[in-house]
Amino acid sequence: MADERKGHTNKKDHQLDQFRVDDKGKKLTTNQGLKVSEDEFSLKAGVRGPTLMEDFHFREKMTHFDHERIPERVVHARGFAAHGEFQLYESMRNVTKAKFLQDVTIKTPVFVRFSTVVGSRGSADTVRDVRGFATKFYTDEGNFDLVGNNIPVFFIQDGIKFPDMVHAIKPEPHNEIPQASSAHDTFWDFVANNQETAHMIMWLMSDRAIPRSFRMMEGFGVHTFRFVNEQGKAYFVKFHWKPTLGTHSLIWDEAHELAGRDPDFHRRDLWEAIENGYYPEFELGVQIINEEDEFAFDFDILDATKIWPEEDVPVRIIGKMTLNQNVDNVFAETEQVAFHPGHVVPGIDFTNDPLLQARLFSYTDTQLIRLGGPNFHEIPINRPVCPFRNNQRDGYHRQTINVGKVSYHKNSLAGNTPSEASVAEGGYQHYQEKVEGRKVQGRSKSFADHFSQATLFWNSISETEKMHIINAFRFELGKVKSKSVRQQVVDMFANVNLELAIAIAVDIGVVPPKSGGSNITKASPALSQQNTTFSAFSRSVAVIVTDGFHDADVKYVLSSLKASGLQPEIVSEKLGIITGMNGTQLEVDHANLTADSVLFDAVYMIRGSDRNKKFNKDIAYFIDEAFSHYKTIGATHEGIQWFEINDFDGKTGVVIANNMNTFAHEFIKEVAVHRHWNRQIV
Ligand code: HDD
Repeated sequence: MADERKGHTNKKDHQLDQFRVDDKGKKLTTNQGLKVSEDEFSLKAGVRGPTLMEDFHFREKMTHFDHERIPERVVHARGFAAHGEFQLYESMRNVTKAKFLQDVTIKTPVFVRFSTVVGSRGSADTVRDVRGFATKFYTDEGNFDLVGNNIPVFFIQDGIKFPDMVHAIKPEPHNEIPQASSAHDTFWDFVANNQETAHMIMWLMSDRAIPRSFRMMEGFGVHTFRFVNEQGKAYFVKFHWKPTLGTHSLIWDEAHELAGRDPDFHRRDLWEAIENGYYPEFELGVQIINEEDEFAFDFDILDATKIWPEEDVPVRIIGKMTLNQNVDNVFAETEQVAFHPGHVVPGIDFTNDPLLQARLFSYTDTQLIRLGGPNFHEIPINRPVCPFRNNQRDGYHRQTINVGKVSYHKNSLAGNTPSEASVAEGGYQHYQEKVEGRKVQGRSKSFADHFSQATLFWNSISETEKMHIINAFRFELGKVKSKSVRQQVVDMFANVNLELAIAIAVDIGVVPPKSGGSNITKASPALSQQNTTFSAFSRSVAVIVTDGFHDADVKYVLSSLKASGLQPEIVSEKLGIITGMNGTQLEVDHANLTADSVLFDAVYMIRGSDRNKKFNKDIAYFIDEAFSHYKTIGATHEGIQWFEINDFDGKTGVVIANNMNTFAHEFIKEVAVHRHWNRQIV
């Protein structure tokens, strides 16, 4: 089915195809295969009488329904996923023996699940939160899971604190408020009393926590992993995903409004981009540190609250992942996929990062409760594309029928098979790191500096990004009822930057700190979103137009936008057809009632009907709001008069068609800018 269905296929797609079921045009049966003749009325003793236990179809249907739900993930419950492929640009053979990172001709199937962390499955997409970015590579040597986030550091240094951190950020237990938000007392109490959170909080309060799209987020493996090459030499490595569209964000007001107008904004964006052929692309980057240089930095490279500044350790771009196929069934694929940072292949290994070590336990454990037993690797989305075999048997929901009587090792009855593979045959061998020490419960002194990189982040970003961080702190702490917690947090962040702490303090009713500050002056320009890639490709444009438009000009602009990869969508008074002066007909995509500027990246205003006062008023709001969200707005024809009257003329990011031949080009150039921050918004 795969080939004709989507037009592109790979090993994983072929495998999944064996499990895809299409019931269209078929007869209804029970789960036992019995054809069902009545699905509307249960079996009763008389048409007005009681339902009979004997009705096996009713019982089966109802029982299955009653058991449809499984526990949602304890974190990252709300997610959305897609299939794709990864291809290498250059062989990494000198540093890793992982085959999929050696052969540039291999296309490795991938499955990527993006998620928010805190909210439940039914929460909104655009909340302020970390985004999960988990990738399963189905390699010929087994599955490799890169279970990362869109922020390169983490809240805590040791996994034993993970349950505490999650309890603090989740809705408060006595009233389950607030949903999908960190703006409450327990979270900020945790922050102030666990100061290793400082760096992560700077990122969480930044624009990174409100991405414009899953397609426009960076991804990070966060931990330091190991590469091991064929000679057994090891390297420290950090993984990065870089979106080819650049890293872009919503603004807070927009994120808020979207949570109501379209809580599915991010999943819809991903789904539609793939359906429409705007395949999201992410380049894989690696930062590599030689083993000999483990202690060459002023931070501990095993500390997950630290980045390796890109200017010090360059990110080498080694390949690209393209997401080109939506799932067929969200439950079967997105919900049942089981990621695990411990799923590695030869050539990729772990380090002693205490956060990573804890994760190696937690992920299998959580799948056991979530997916109901130890055979979750047999669920189609989780199956490797290479053969898998061992002496593990039985358990809930076992699918394979293992023939023969031998299920132990060593044996003679089956010639001691399945047998172990030597390293030369591809058997996994743990890196033989020398370890010695006393058994202790403690933190290495090299993990003690919680503030320098938080300041580095602050130093690296633009004034606009800084203002957003200040406002995010003001919002979050403004929701904290405990004045003591608010004061503790402000005092804590005085260690990052004194002006930042003072700016927060003045708005949230606590005493501005008098001392503090940091002597860190270093900056890492790569951390600022101002230095990302800017592109108009795949940006959505609301085209506001009613009957009587200028046919040739409008057709020309729309086709120019499409030719440059933008997505114009017609917004008008009502759904149906609108007709130009010379009879051109356009299908309306959105009636104004269901459209809003927050759903689009830019607005192109052609004509406001002067017949419909309500529409005129709504459109005025639409454009005002787009303007206040720093978006590009353009006008031709009657739209121009509108702009003149409403005083938009001459403002930055406002494109008025003085010349129809150049309008589309100028407009597209401005759309690529995404936000015109230097616009004065009062
Ligand atoms: Fe985790 C899910 C990412 C630390 C325990 N985590 C989960 C997911 C992502 C991450 C993306 C969702 C995967 C999916 O889509 O199914 N987690 C991270 C990152 C971390 C991190 C980047 C720090 C670098 N996590 C972390 C720690 C622990 C966990 C320290 C526990 C010791 N994470 C879990 C979990 C989850 C999970 C409870 C919930 C659902 C699941 O695993 O499958 O086991």
